Amino acid sequence: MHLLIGNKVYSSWSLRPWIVMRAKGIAFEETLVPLREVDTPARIRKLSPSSKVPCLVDGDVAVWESLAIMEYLAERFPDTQIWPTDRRARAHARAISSEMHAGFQALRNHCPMTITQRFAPEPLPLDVQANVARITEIWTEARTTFADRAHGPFLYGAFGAADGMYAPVVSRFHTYGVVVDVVSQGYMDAVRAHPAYRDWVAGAAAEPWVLAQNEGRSVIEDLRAKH
Ligand SMILES: N[C@@H](CCC(=O)N[C@@H](CS)C(=O)NCC(=O)O)C(=O)O
Repeated sequence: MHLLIGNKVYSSWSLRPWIVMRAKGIAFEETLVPLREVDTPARIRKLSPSSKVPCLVDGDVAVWESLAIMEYLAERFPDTQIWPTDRRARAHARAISSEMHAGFQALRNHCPMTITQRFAPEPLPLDVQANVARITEIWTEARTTFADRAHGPFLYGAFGAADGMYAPVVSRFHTYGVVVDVVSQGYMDAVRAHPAYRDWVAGAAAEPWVLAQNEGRSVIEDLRAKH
C-alpha cells in the first residue's frame, strides 16, 4: 500500500489517514510531495485523480478524499476496528467525521495547521469560537456517551477513524493555545501522546521545506490568505 501525502507541517488532510494507518499497524509506504511548489499539482496528479493529497494506492485501486480512504481501510482491514463495533457508536463516529470533513471552515481558515509551532493565545473571532464550542461538544459527547474506556482514552476508546479526522484539530488547538474543557483537554493530551502522532510531528520537524516554522505570525497570515 502506498499513501501520497503533503508536507507534514501543514497538510492536515494527509495526517488523517496516515495516523490511522500507523495507529492500526497497517503497513504502507509514503510518498511526500511538497505543497505550493510550481510542479506540485502535476506531481500529485500522477497518482491522485483529484490532484489533491492524501491518496491511497492499493494495487490497482486508488482512493482519494480522506473520508473515503477511512471507509476503504475499514473494509480492507475489518479486524482493525477502524470504526467502533457498537452500531450506535459507529453511527455517531461516522456523523462527526462527516461533520469534520464538510465543515469547521472558520477554524480551518483562521488556524491553519502548522504542527511544529505554538503561539501565544489571541482572541478568536466569533465564528471560530462557535466551531471550537461545537467540536468540544462533539468530543465530550463521544467520550461521555460512547467511549469504551477499557480500550483507551480516544473518542470511542481505541484510536480510530474519527480520531484521525480530528487529529489536525488537536494540533490546531495546541498551536493556537485554544482553551478547552477538562474532558476535551484530556482527549487532546491522549492524541498528542500517541506514538503515531509523535512520529508525524517528528517527521514534520525534520522537513526542509517548512513554510511557517520559526517565522511567526506573518507567515500564518499568509497561510490564512491562501485559504
Ligand atoms: N477533501 C479533501 C481535501 C484534500 C486537500 O485539500 N488537500 C490539500 C493539501 S492538505 C491539497 O492536496 N492541495 C493541493 C495543492 O496545494 O496543490 C480530503 O478530504 O482529502
